[in-house]
Amino acid sequence: MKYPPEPFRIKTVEPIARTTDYERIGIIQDAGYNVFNIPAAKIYIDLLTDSGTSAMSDNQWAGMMRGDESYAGSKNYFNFEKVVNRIFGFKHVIPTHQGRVAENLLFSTILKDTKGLVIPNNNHFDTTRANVEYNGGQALDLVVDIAKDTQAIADFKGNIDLKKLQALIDRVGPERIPIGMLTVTNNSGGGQPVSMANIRETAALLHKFDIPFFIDACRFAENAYFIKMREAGYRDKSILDIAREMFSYADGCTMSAKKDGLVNMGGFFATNNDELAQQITNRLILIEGFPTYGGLAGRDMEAIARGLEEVLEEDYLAYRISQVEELGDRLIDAGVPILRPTGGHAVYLDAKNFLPHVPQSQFPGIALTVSLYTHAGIRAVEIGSLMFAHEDSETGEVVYPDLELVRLAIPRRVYTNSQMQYVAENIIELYQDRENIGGYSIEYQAPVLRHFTARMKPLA
Ligand code: P61
Repeated sequence: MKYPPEPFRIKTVEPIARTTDYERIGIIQDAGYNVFNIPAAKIYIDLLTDSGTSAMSDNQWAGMMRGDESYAGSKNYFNFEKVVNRIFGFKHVIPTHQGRVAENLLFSTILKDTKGLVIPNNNHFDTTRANVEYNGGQALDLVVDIAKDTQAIADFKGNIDLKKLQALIDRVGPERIPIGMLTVTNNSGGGQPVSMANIRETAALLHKFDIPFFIDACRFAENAYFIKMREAGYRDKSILDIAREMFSYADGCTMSAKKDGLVNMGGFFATNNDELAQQITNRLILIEGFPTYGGLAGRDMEAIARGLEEVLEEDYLAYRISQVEELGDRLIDAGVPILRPTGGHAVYLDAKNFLPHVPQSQFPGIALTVSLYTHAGIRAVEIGSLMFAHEDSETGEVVYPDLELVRLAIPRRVYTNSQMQYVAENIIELYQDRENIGGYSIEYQAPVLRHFTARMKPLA
């Protein structure tokens, strides 16, 4: 079967309400044409994020009833540690309440007190970049050039460009690079996977200069599934073995369990480095909690432990990746421009090509996001000029991002395929009516991370 069916049946349902076109026009106006300001109850299909939005299994819910809420040494911590160890293989496992805290602990430790440090990555996600920059470092994106061409088809558009990495080491010197990173899959670059060869070679290059190598592991199982399907020599290996090999090259990882942990909250930091683990544990106690719970309840750690086992199941991953792919294929077949090939957790609409008559200065991604909501009650997120355009500090001119995208992130095990069909059909209808979609201007913006709270207004 090209698109394998769901390997589960539904035991609990959450009703979702449909609003009328008329209501939605009022709602989006009140929201300042920013979908972040819409109450979730007024959304029909919510594709804002795949983070923390998974449906847990009966096994995970049962695990939550086995929560041991002891302050120190909860039995759930030991189970969580055992599972993380089995998959990721790192000696020290430090729970956090979500991914960005793991990032914060890492960067506030390794960047502290030293100026001019640089952190290379394929593409930093925005929280990673923010944590690097807040701690005085420079976050550099060294993804392969082909990633910038939305229509180019390649198996591993998430790879880092090793020549760019070597050039960076030559230019700034290894002593100014405290670690190197890879984000799997590459969220900011379209949910594209990184190959095992690229992980291995990145590690080898960094290690040659004694630079530790860390993985941002949020979507590690989806990445492992792509390796199994696309990279020679991995078809007969289990997802567990592939994941173990991926992490065997690394010195540690940061993880948001809200993605491939299949939970609504949680994360961790893991490493083999004793000294770093000690320093991070000391900071953890200051900001998150005792080392055996981080910012989590015992029941949360149990749900993560069980989620991490479930996410390795091949039937689940085959269904997961193909649900996203099927949505992408429906759109491609109708001529709708999307970033290709379809990524692991989301379909990214190419707003520049969808609305060629709306210049970047008029926010085509916002125009499309607003139209998706008013037309069909679907919430997506703009990953374009509202999120990334900024003024050049020297010339004052606005620098626009290469890509103008609208991300449809698919929550795990949440929506049925007929709901996905509804999404596809409505996007196709919008595409057929694209000439009638106009641009927007900004009415209010905050000085940082303006996309969350901006208020917009239609130009016509
Ligand atoms: C997302 F609009 N991602 O994709 P935390 N690394 C990576 C992530 O994708 C990621 C984190 C670290 C989100 C949530 C999100 O401005 C935004 O558990 C590759 O969310 O702290 C999160 O993990 C951080 C959406 C985050 C945003 C920030 O939708």
